[in-house]
Amino acid sequence: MTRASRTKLLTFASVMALLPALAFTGGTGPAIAADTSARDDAASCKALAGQTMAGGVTITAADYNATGTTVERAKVTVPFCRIAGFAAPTSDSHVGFEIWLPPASSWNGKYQQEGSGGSVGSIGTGSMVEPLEAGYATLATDNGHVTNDEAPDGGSEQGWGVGHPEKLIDFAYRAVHVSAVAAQAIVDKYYGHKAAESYFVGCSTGGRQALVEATRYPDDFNGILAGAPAWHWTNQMTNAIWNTQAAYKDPSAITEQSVAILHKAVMDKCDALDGVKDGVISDPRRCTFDPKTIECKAGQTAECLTPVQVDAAERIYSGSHRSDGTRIFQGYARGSELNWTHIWAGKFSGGSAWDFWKQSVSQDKDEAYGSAFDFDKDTDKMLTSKIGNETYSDAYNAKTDLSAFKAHGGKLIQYHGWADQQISPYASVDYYNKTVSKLSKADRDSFYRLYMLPGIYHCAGGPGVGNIGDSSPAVSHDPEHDLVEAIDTWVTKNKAPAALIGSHLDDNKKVDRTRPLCPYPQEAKYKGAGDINDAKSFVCRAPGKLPTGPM
Ligand SMILES: [Ca+2]
Repeated sequence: MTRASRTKLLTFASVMALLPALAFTGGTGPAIAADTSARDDAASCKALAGQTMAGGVTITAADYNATGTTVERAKVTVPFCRIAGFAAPTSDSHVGFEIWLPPASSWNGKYQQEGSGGSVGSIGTGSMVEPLEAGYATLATDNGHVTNDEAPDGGSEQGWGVGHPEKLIDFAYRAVHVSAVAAQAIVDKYYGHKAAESYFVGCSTGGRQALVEATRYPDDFNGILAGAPAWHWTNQMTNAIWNTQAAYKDPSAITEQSVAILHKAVMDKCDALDGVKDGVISDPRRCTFDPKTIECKAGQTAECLTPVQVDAAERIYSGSHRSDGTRIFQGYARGSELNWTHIWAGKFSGGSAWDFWKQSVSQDKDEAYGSAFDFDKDTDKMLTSKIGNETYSDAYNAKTDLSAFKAHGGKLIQYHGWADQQISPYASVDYYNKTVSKLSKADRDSFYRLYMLPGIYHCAGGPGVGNIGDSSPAVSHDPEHDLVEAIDTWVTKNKAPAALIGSHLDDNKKVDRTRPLCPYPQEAKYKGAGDINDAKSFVCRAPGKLPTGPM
């Protein structure tokens, strides 16, 4: 957009803000020549309070913060219009959201929506600060429900879904969509035109939301960043119950000590397979470590695993199966062990899985973590029970047909940590592989990239080079170092990303390692000389033949 046309539009917005009754009629505005200083962002912001619009959207508050402010614990250093509202796509829906709008003079003309985590029902305002400060209009939603903070199982609780199928549908796919539609309407009202580009950015559940948007509502976004996506939700929830079986039966099955012993044995056997002994397994499919090899022998009590601990490890590595051997969900990668205690052991283990099973699917308020689960009969119930006219699988899982998103001109970047303890990284490889059944490989490569991140845990953390934007702060905001910049550059300049440069930070937040992150299926290979902590010592190359592993 030229500066002149933008000035005209901004002026139009100011005029419209003074005429709220006309503000939602659309159309073209009067051509009034004026400079941007004529715009009163505060007045335009406050004029939005109380307004309603299509889709049952109501703006409940609109406050202009001229000098920045603190929201919950997040410090915001730039001025912005803070809007709270909700959408009610059904009579039992209440999709809460906040949208933050930079002043017209510092708006980059784009919109960025933030995904959320787990099954939590609260507005993640913390995730909105970075995009706002980068000049985006930005929104986060509570996904259509409010988590009961008093619940002992915390953000996993899904009592909100008992007797409320429409709220389940809102969480499954509708809340993100209606929020995106509301956001563009509000952006249009505030600035006088919609955002030229709209992006969705999220990890975990946010990654699921990203891929659901790409496949169910392919016109909502131009650019989508899907981190560690829980895209195969119903199967993943079933698998999470599978992973918790061992420790519910015997709490000694997964302990801090056992996973430390196991992880050390895995690294001893597999770290150097990629040519560099650096605490990172480049591709865990090459690692075939068998936990049975460290089972305690007669009389041995240290640096070994009990039979129960060996069984727990085998269970998690193998992934869930029905009794006839049919796979339900992928196993977890070797190298992910250290964090198992946080997700697969303890009183409320399994993340959202038990609450999804008991409350959302079985509609039972008297949840019982760790109760009996039949991996034939109950898996069928998890996957095929109906919610509205769809099965839970159809409602919650992302489809794998990206052709409509491609036709819309969308660009998709997906990433996943190879040491993810919470969502198997093989699920991302599976999604990537499945997309070619609907699109040729060449078509897919024209708009879709997957980056597998060696040594990175769920969304962030770990010994790998995970500081790459979104879940872990980028060390510099350019398309080679920042996933959000990469998607923006692909959308706005049609420049596809190649190798990215990831960074690892030490305890003082100083970069102590950089390395290329290669577009899948390539991997970073050490050249054989040079500093192993310097990206320049690595090249991206095809991995060659790999064992099939737990795929
Ligand atoms: Ca290594």
